[in-house]
Amino acid sequence: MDQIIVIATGNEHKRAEYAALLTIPGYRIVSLRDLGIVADAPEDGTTFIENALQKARYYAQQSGHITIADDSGISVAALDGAPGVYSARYGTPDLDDRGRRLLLLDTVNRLNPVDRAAAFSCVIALVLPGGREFTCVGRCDGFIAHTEEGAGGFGYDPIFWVSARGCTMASLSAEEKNAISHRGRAVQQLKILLSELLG
Ligand code: ITT
Repeated sequence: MDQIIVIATGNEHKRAEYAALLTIPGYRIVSLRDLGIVADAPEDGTTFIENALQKARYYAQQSGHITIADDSGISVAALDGAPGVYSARYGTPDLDDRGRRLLLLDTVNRLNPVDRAAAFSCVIALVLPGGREFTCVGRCDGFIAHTEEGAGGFGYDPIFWVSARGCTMASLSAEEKNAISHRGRAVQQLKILLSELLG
């Protein structure tokens, strides 16, 4: 019977990206929802690594299986890296994904026009049932676009300009995004790590 690897995220868009990115022979990738786990992990670190580890440790203990968790976000250099680890909580609590990205767009539009450099970051934490821990990091550099564009992706994708492609992240197909994204890059490292650890 296949062993289980848990993708520990409450974000359905992230889960779908992992489902496309991660296939490991002999292992079944399951979500928290598949396991009926509804509890919320603590997430009060100040770095992507701390938060990813907090989430992976918590859900590894809840599930008893190999667990991976992802902490990710967008950082604008001219805003001293904000929103960064606070990307999911940027602005006031009533904002949804679109409200947060319009707030970031408006904030950047008020800066000097040269100050649009930004990067997506993703840290994946892997925790094994025995307690061994690993992290993988992925980054994707770009700019904050001048307006929202594109219907794909999620979160800040419609305002993230991918220079190499001449369009926003949300204008790429899911396959194109996964090939260049922060998460796609972190998963490339994770696959190498898992093949070493699991054989
Ligand atoms: P989990 O903690 O349950 O995984 P979350 O959505 O709260 O879900 P994070 O704390 O890591 O996840 O917050 C990441 C936020 O950064 C997310 O809400 C998005 O707004 C943004 N983000 C992360 N990856 C992104 C991507 O690939 N494209 C666009 N925005 C992204």
